[in-house]
Amino acid sequence: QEAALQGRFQERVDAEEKIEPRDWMPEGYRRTLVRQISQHAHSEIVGMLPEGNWITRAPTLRRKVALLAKVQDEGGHGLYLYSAAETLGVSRDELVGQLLSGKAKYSSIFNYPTPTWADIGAIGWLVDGAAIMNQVPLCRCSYGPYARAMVRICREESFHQRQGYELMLALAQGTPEQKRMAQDALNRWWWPSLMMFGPSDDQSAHSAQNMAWKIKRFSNDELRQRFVDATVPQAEFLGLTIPDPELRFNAGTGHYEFGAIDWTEFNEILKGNGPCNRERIEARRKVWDDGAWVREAATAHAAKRKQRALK
Ligand code: FAQ
Repeated sequence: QEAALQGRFQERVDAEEKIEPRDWMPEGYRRTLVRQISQHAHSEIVGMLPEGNWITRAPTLRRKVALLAKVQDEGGHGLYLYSAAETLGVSRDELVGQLLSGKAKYSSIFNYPTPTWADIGAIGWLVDGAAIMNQVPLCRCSYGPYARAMVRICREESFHQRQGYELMLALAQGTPEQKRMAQDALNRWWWPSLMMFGPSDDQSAHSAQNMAWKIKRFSNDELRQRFVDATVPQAEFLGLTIPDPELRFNAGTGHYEFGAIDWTEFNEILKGNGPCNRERIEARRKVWDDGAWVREAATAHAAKRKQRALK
């Protein structure tokens, strides 16, 4: 009977029907989605920290307002995504517990520091740029609640990307010192942005199954290539140099070829040994502990309202 259910499920996926929370689904599909959606949510929440670092030091009021709005959007994305994960029968407390204990991952990119204002431009341009490349196809993911959450998230990410690019443009057209700062940020964020797409296809444990289930629509390497192809001309327009001596356009394929990624650095970050891993988790643990009274008060308030409604 299990085999028949599996077969019917795959037929629905192949026919591009959306799978909804109450529908039958293989346990592996549910587990994969909980893993991916929760890791995505954790990335948004931890991803607020590197940029949050600059809210109080933004150079103008206009820049501060834009950055504040962007970081707030990221918090919102985290919340939609936790809600999407909760539809799969897992509680938010459990998910947060997995983040704080180190059991659940979050994107490698948020373990790098943001020492200069140009990092805010580089994050918007490159990190949000990479995020959009990876996430637009997720709007067509087979799981309905995740696919629907991604539509709004992608629209907001696209605004974030423009905000970052415009910031980089201002620096690149500014004083020689500002231009140097922009180049330095590009030098530090380029390779980590390429790593965001995950291990190369031959090393990607989940890709084949995730593609069959139509959670993923394109492989890690395909999306990475699209990102490079879209971003190199943007760097040229800024007058900045991508820190890769092997980068060249192949007129035959119509794609940019690029140098080898340092997977040792990526793997070390995944093991918790990146420049900011400890600091990020400590920050999240502190806000979770400091916020305990808010959760308790909200729960008590909800219980009171429920009682009142019953009377
Ligand atoms: N960092 O077999 P695969 C954002 C893990 S954007 C850490 O290829 P899969 C917006 C992977 O989880 C960032 N870990 O796995 C923003 C797996 O480990 P596991 C978040 C990584 O799932 C912008 C193992 O390696 N975006 O937040 C990374 O098929 C600016 C094997 O990998 C998403 O999460 C990595 N970079 O493909 C916010 C998008 N790459 O779980 C603030 C949704 C791989 O077995 C500021 N996720 N791993 O222990 C996905 O599309 C997929 O999960 C991939 C990985 C593509 C990330």
